[in-house]
Amino acid sequence: PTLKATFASRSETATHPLNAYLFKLMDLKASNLCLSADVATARELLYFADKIGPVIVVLKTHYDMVSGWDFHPQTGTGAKLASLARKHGFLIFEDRKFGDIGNTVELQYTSGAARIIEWAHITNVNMVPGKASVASLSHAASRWLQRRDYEVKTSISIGTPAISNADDDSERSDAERTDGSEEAPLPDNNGRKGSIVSTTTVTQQYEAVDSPRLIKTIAEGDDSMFPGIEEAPIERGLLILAQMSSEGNFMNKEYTQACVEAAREHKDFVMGFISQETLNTQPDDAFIHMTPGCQLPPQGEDENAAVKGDGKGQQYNTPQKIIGVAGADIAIVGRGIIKASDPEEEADRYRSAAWKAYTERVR
Ligand code: S5P
Repeated sequence: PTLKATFASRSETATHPLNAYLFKLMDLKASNLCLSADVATARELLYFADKIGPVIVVLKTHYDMVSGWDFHPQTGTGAKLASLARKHGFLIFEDRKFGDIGNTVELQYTSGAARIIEWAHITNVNMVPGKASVASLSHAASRWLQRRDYEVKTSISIGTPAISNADDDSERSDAERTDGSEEAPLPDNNGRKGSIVSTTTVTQQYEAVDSPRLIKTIAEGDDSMFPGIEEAPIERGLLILAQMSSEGNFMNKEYTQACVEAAREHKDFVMGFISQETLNTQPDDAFIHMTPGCQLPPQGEDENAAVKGDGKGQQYNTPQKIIGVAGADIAIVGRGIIKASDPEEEADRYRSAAWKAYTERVR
């Protein structure tokens, strides 16, 4: 039912606030391209986010393959990505593929060093353990939102606990310093303020970090590149991994159908699917579909010629096949762009091919 509908009209009828935002963004930027930034270092990740940001609508990350990821909630890699997302107008999608019992995925989503929920607008789930994993992630997201609302209402101050510890240190006389180093000591039982009590306070204060306000602060002074692009809504979204691009995967029709049912049961949290085709079949299905396994033939060759796999199970289709024929909405491209000799130019070639497939589809 959505094959002929324009992204602009789907923005109006979307049930999920992030879909409403994303469809509008796609229309505004004339882009239905997602960059899969599969790189080994945080430096490269931020580089690509900044360089390719203007032509994409979603940046997909695998934070667990990135070395040098800075976990600091206010100045770390997640916060920097969030600031670039606001500057260029794209959403961050952590391709975490959660796949465990409900209680575990909730904790993996909201806590740990990475705190995915703080910086990723979108994440995804591998629903093999059952529908409960979707319900649990949804529950975790609404609890997180409630806590944020509460924090905003009661305006809990963020504070900079680690830095205030450094200040304490600078107030000490040189004689009190044990090693003369400039480094702020980690809180411990020996320091003046470094008691167990202050460690707990540090944790609680980090707990209260309010990412959107933080994003605003970091991005202040950045002129939005695309007039009309507003800040993304604070709501979080989930994509269900309903079909895969890899050879011999075990996601059969029945499994895919169960994913669709789970999505319909959690419309306020599930934005759509990672799939190989559109899965909108009912009149009121309003899901978005993002499709990986996408490459173009080399420049100069027939744009619709078949592309070989990567020899490690990955299979590729062209944007025309994915968007034009299979009816997906966003093409996800990794190595096709990242490994190109000129990634910026190549990204625009992909944007243009995927956009052409879309405009021809809705014509
Ligand atoms: O079915 C899938 C689902 C995903 S999320 N097939 C995939 O390839 N992916 C991801 O898309 C994969 O983890 C990788 O990050 C990206 C494809 O990368 P490329 O270099 O092959 O374009």
